[in-house]
Amino acid sequence: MTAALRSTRLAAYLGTALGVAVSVCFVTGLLSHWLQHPPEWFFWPARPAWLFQLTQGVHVTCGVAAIPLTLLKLAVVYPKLFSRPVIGSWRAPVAALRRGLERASIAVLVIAMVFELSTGLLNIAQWYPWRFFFTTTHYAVAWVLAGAVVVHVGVKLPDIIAAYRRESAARQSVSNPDAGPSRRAVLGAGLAAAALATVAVGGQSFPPLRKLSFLAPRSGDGPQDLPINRTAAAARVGPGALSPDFRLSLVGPRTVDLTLDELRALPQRTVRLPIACVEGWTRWATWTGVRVKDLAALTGATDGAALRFSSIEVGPYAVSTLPAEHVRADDSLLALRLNGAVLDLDHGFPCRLIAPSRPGVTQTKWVRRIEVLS
Ligand SMILES: Nc1nc2c(c(=O)[nH]1)N[C@H]1C(S)=C(S)[C@@H](COP(=O)(O)O)O[C@H]1N2
Ligand SMILES: [Mo]
Repeated sequence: MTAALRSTRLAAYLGTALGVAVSVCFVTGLLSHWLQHPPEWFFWPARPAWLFQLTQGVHVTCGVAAIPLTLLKLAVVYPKLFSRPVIGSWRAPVAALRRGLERASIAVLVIAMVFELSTGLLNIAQWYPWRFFFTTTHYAVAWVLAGAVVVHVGVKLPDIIAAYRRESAARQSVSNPDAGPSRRAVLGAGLAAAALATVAVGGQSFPPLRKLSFLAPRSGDGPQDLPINRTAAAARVGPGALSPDFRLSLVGPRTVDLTLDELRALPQRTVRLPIACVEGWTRWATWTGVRVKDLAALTGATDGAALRFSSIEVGPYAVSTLPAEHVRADDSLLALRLNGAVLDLDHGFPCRLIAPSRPGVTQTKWVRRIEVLS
C-alpha cells in the first residue's frame, strides 16, 4: 500500500463513515432493545405501521455496510498497531498517558467492532455457532463499543480536524502518485463495497430492493407467502393448538374463556401489517381477526391498560407485553386468518397477535391467554 493510502486523511474519512454507521446502529439497536424490554418511560407510537421495519432495516443495513468499511480501515491503519514504542516514556507522562489510552481504546474498539459485526451478520443469516444468548451479548458489547468510540474520537480529535483541514498539503506530500492505487480509488472502492453489501442484504428489510438482494437470508419462503420464524413442530404446539378443547382465556376484572368458534363470531377486521423480524427481514401480509381492544373490553379492562399475551408454547418467545398505546390501536389484532385463508399452524393457528410498528419477536403465535396488566 502506498503512502497516500496510509495517510491520516484516508483514515479520517473511513473513520467518519464508520462513526456514522456505528452511531446509527447503536441508536436503532437501543430502540429495538427498549421495544423488547421497555423501561417505564419508553413510548413508541402505533403509527406508522412500518416504523420498526424502518429502524431495524436501517440497523441491519448499516451494520452490513460497516463490514467492508471496517476491513478497509484496518488495512489502512494496521501498521500503526505495531508501531513502537508501545506506550512511550515516563519522562513525558502526559504524552505516554494519551498514547496508552489511545492504544487501549483501539484494542477494545477493534475487538468490540469485530464481535458486533460478526455476531450480527451470523444472526441475520440465522446461524448460531455460539453458546451465549445473542441479544443480551450483542447489546452489552454495543455499550463497550460505544464507549471505545467516544474515547477514540476524543483522543483522535486533533488528528481528525487536522486531516480534514490539510487537503492540499496531504496531496502534495505524495511523492510518487503512480506507485499504487490512489487514496480516492481506495476510498471509492470501499464505499462501493459498502453500497453493494447494503443492496445485497437490504432488500429483506426494504421490499423494493428485494429483487437485487442476492444475499438476503430471508425474503419470501414459508406457507401463505410469509417466512416462518419457528415452526409448530419445533415449538411442540401441534396437539394443544389443534385440540377441539382449545380455549382462549381472557384474564382481567372479568375472566372470559372463548372457543375458536366464539372468536370467529366476534366482529372481524382486516388490515395490512408487516412482520418485521429483529433479524432484519420484513414481510407484509393481510391479516383478519378480532381487534385486541374488543377483547380487552370483554374483560372490563380500563383504557390505558397493557396486555400480556402468552402462547401454548413454552420458550423464550412465548410471552409478550403489548403496551397500552398498541392495545388502543384499531389495527392491533388477534389474527385468525392470513392472506385470505385460515392461519397456518406454523403461523400461529388458532390465533396470534399482530400489531403495527412492533418487532416480529413480540408478535406472539399460538396465543392461549391474554391478561390485563395494571
Ligand atoms: N410463540 C411464539 N411466537 C413467536 C415466535 C416464537 O418463537 N414463538 N417467534 C417470533 C418471531 S421472532 C417472529 S419474527 C414472528 C414470525 O412470525 P411467522 O413465523 O408467522 O412469520 O413470530 C414471533 N412469534
Ligand atoms: Mo423474529
